[in-house]
Amino acid sequence: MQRRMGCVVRHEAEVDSTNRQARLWAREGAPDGAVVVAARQTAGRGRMQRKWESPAGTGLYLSAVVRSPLPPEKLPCLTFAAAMAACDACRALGARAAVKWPNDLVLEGRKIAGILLEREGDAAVIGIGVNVRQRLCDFPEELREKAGSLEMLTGRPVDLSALERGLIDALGNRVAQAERGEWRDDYRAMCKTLGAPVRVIAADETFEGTAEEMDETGALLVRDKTGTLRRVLAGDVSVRGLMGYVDRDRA
Ligand code: BT5
Repeated sequence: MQRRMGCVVRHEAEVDSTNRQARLWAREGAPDGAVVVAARQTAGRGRMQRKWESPAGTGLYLSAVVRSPLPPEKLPCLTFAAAMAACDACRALGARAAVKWPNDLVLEGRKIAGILLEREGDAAVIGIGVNVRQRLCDFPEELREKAGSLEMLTGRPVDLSALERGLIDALGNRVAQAERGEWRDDYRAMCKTLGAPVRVIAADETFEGTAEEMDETGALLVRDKTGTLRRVLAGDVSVRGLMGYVDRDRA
C-alpha cells in the first residue's frame, strides 16, 4: 500500500515558510500527505504571529498537508499528534524528549521543537520545526535561556535525512491514531506539563496553578491558587513552568 504521509515530498533550499508553501500547494490541490521540507526559512513562523528561528542547515523545517476525515472541531488534535510524532522521532535517536502542552517539544528543560497547525480550506497544514545542530550562540540572545538543539543536548551527531524520514513516518502513525480518536492516553504519558506547577499567560490575565489534567478536547485543566479548576484552551495562552521555561528537574 502506498504510504499516506510523505506520498510526495518537495525539498526546497529556501522558502519563506514551509507552512505558507504547503498552504499554497493545498490550494492548488496537493494530495493528502504531501510534505514540504526546506533547508532554511526566511519567515518561519510560530503561533500568534510569532517568529520561528530557522537558520540554514541547522534544523528540520517541514509542513504536511493533511486532508483528514476528522470533523473541523476535532482538527486541533492534530497538534497533539504532531507533537507526539516529533517526540517519537527524537526518542528514536536516543533523546529523552517530552511534550510541553500543547505544542512544544522539550529536552533538558529547553525547547527543541514547535508545532504550528493551520487550516487551508478543508485541509489542515501541520508545520514542525526541530532544532538539530544549533549551538547556544546560534540562537538570538533572548532565546539562549530556553532554546536548545538535539546535537547540543545529546552531544551526538544527527543525520538530518534520517530524522526527516523518521518524523514523516511517525507523523503518519500519529495522525492515523488521532483519527481513530486514540491520541489522548499516549499524549498524557508524554506530556510533562501534567502535574506540574504552571503560569498561564493569556491576553487579558496571568495566573498560576497546577496543571492537573487534560480533557478529551485537549484543554488543560489548571487548579488555581483559590482552588478553582480552570479550563485553558490551547491557542489562547502560553504556559510556563514556574522554575524557568519548563521545570528542568522534570525534563
Ligand atoms: C511554535 O510556535 O513553537 C511553532 C513553531 C513551528 C515552526 C515550524 S517550522 C516548519 C513550519 N513552517 C513555519 O513557518 N512554521 C512551522 P510558538 O509556540 O508560538 O513559539 C514561538 C516562540 O518560540 C517564539 O516566540 C520564540 O520565543 C521561540 N522560538 C523561536 N524560534 C525558536 C527556535 N528555533 N527554537 C526554540 N524556540 C524558538
